[in-house]
Amino acid sequence: MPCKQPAPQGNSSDTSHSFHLHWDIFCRVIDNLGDIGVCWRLSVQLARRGHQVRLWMDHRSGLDALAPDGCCGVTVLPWTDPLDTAAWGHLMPCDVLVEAFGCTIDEGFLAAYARHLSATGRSACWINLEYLSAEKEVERCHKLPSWVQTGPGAKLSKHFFYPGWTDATGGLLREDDLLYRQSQFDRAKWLSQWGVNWQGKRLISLFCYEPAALGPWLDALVTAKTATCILVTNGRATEAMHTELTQKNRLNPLWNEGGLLSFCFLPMLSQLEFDHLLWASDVNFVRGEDSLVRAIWAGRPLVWQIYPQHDGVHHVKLDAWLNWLGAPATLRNFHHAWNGLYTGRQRSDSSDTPRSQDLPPFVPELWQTTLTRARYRLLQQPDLVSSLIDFIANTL
Ligand code: TRH
Repeated sequence: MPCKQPAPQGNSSDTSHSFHLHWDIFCRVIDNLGDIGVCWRLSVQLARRGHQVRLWMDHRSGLDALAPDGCCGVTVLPWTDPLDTAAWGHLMPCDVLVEAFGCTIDEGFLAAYARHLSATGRSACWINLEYLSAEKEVERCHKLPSWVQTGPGAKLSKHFFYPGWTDATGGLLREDDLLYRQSQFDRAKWLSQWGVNWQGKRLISLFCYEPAALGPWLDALVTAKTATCILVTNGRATEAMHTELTQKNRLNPLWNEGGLLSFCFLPMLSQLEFDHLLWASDVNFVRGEDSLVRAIWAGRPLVWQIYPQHDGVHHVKLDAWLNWLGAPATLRNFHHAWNGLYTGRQRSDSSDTPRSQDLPPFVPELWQTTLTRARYRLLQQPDLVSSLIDFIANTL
């Protein structure tokens, strides 16, 4: 990957720690873009603070789209199973080992790490970076050590590190220059670069899986009569929207008479441009974890589709987040509907597909204050990379 973006130096908020470390970050791609998205942002932010990062990935195709320019200070290496020791065996393990989202680090690599520690007399600095959640136990588990019982890492300790929404967690990924870049952002210019002929219409970005409420929401937008352009992101959101539009046009070609709703289907954007999309929009529909955080930083009303899990635990996680947010009833109800939960509301029929009259009101103008307050609160807290570096400084 070429390295066109120099890593800026000396603009770091972790001024209390002038030391620069070498990091090995391991990332296994489950599906979608979230694992890569978080690991890449983490790597870039470490590099921008003067650290050297090796990012080991089992699949890197998604990364080429998210980060076509790479980043100086971050080397992306292939994580084959087992690790190709002929090619990489000569590399010394780094100061800090990060397993992202509980992925299991290669045994050969761990053996080398254990040897390195015993040769240098240093203590292990092995971090299990967890998923983002607003659930209460996150605060309790954050920074807890775990003694490895078996395998080449036996007797070493690793620490759980939880991103999160409160001071008692590791915080959220946030660049040092975020606010400055936002203040310089030219919305109209950015939109015209992406072929959006914007004349003041309401803009809504859409990044989602396949919400059953998508069709009813489109109907509700038409009924509400506010001219709106939906900026549909590439991939699953585009497919879901195409399916919905095809069906609507077939059943009732006049459903969007007069073109009150317009649609702009975007190509795959780099992470930088994805953030710009959220800054350019009046309302952001996001999904998973990383885009939720980015939508918070964008500071506009947002609707979150949580990553669905088979056992339904995502509903609990969704409510934990809504509680943290202090979501008003309208925002809470709309989230429940968008995530397939119709608690507390009567469905007007017994079919699986919700109808527009079942959908709680979509009133983003009433949600702005809540989001502004949440963003302000979070800006007062240390960001994830600063918390991590602080923790390492006290552990090493
Ligand atoms: O892709 P996701 O649904 O990721 C999910 C969740 O993170 C989930 O927790 C995880 O377990 C699962 O994957 C495997 O949503 P998320 O987390 O918002 O990640 C999307 C990333 O893709 C984010 O970094 C933004 C980026 N992106 C772009 O850079 N350009 C684009 O055009 C689009 C659509 C996304």
